[in-house]
This record gives sequence, C-alpha cells and structure tokens, in this order.
Amino acid sequence: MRRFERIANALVKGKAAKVIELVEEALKKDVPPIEILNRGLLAGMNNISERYRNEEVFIPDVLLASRAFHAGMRVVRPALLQDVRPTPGHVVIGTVAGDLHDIGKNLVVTFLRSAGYEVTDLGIDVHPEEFVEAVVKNNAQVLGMSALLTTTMPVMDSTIKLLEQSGLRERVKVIVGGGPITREYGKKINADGYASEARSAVALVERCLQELTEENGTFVESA
Ligand code: B1M
Repeated sequence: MRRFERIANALVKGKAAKVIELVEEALKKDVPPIEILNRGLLAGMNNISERYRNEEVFIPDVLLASRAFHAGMRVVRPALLQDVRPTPGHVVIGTVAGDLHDIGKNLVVTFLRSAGYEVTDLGIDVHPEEFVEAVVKNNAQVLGMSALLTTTMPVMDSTIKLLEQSGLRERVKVIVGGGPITREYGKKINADGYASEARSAVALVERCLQELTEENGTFVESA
C-alpha cells in the first residue's frame, strides 16, 4: 500500500501511534511535509468525515481519528514551520464559544505561522469577551474565528458587535471560516473576510493587512 494511503488508513482507524510512526518515516525519507499533511492526514480526515456523514462510523470513531490527526500534526508541524521568516502582523484566532472543533482552525494557525505571522491561538470554546481581550492585549491587527456548528455561528456576530461597542472595530480586521460559514454569512455579520479553506486564510490575512494600511473597506474572500 502506498505511503499516504497507509497514513490515511491508520488515521481512519484511530491508530495514533501508527500515524506517528508513518509520518516520522515519511519525514526521514524526505517526503515534503505539505504532502504528508494534504495526501495523508487530511485525506484521512476527509475519509472519516465522509463515513460519519454516511453513518458508517460514530462519534467515538471520529474522536479517535481526530486524536490520531492531532498526533500526526504534532510530528509534521515542526517540519512545516522550518525556515520561517517573520512577516509583520499579529493574528488572534480561536474556535467560538460552545464549539470544540479545532482541526480546521489548527490548520489555519499552522499555515499562518508558516507564512511568518505571529499568531495567538486561544484554542476552543472562546467567548466574545476573551476574543476582545486578546485583541487588545496583543495589539492584533486581525481576528480570526472558526465555527463548525450552525448553533455556534452566532457567536461570531456577538464578537463583532462587542468589538464595535469597545471602539476597536476600525483597527481590527475580522476573518471567519469553518464548515457552515459562507461568504454571505460573513458579509451579513459585518466580517471583513471569509476563507473556505485553511491555506487560503494566508492570502486573506495578507489582503486584510494591506487594507488596514490603505484604509479601504471592501469584503475580501479567498476560495
Ligand atoms: Co462534529 N460535527 N460534532 N465532531 N464533526 C460536524 C461539524 C458535523 C457537520 C457532522 C455531521 O453531522 N455531518 C455536525 C455539525 C452539524 C451542524 O451544526 N451543521 C457535527 C456535530 C453535530 C457534532 C456534535 C454535536 C455531535 C454530538 O455530540 N452529537 C459534537 C459537538 C461538540 C461541540 O463542538 N460542542 C461534535 C463532536 C465532534 C468530535 C469531538 C467527535 C470531533 C471534533 C474533534 C476536534 O475537532 N478536535 C468532530 C468532528 C471531527 C466532526 C467532523 C466529522 C469533521 C470536522 C473536521 O475536523 N473536518 C464534521 C463533519 C464534517 O465536517 N464533514 C463534524 C476536517 C477539517 C480540516 O475541516 O474543520 O471544516 P474543517 O475546516 C476546514 C474549513 O472549514 C476551513 O479550513 C479547514 C481546512 O481547509 N476553516 C477555516 C475552518 N476554520 C477556519 C477559519 C478560518 C478560515 C478557514 O479563518 C478564521
């Protein structure tokens, strides 16, 4: 069986130790870390998501697979972050309150860090007050919010409203993403940008920072 398939299969089966072993082996063979991520770990996550949607597997299986994904990421992340040159810009990011899904958000963090941005990752279950506090504390130019549940999407709206009430909205760009989030929803809640997938969040942040200096307020989107 091919290398990437073996990683994906071990992940689907929730075998974290096997995923670690296979990822380490691939890195030793000089397989590019981005390939390991995309064709191995993410392919496995997509597979388990699909099976969950089709009711072929259940929450405990998904949980085990998620843990295996995180285990693999811990091994591949340092390689992804090698030779990073700092880029000006501080991003505060988190998964909104009530929501524990962090795989997509963690990918956004990894890609932003690998592009050289300073990132403060608040983790999961982050309340509006915590987002606003972190923006102030870190003097961040960009706030990123992730939500995977339709029930937690409104926390994005509340956070933007709190930024407005705190007089901070003019100086911080807000970007949103996650499964149920759409461009239209981003616009509706007065966010500044939306990315449908993790890697394109880098270009989105870049454009947001550019807009901050140009003081021009168009909605930006990265496919
Ligand atoms: Co949950 N879950 N889950 N889950 N889970 C979904 C999201 C769901 C769609 C499954 C389904 O029913 N088909 C469904 C939500 C339905 C809805 O509201 N519309 C669901 C549900 C209902 C639940 C529970 C309520 C289940 C239950 O307990 N009955 C529960 C809720 C817990 C909570 O949060 N309070 C729950 C629990 C879990 C686990 C803990 C088991 C696990 C999460 C583990 C973890 O994250 N550490 C889990 C998982 C893994 C999933 C699925 C299967 C996979 C999500 C994932 O990680 N995808 C998911 C089904 C699905 O999405 N098809 C499902 C891979 C990841 C790379 O993609 O996160 O979409 P994603 O991120 C993408 C983009 O969205 C984007 O970049 C990423 C990659 O390109 N992106 C951003 C994400 N954030 C971004 C931010 C940005 C920009 C881009 O800028 C700031």
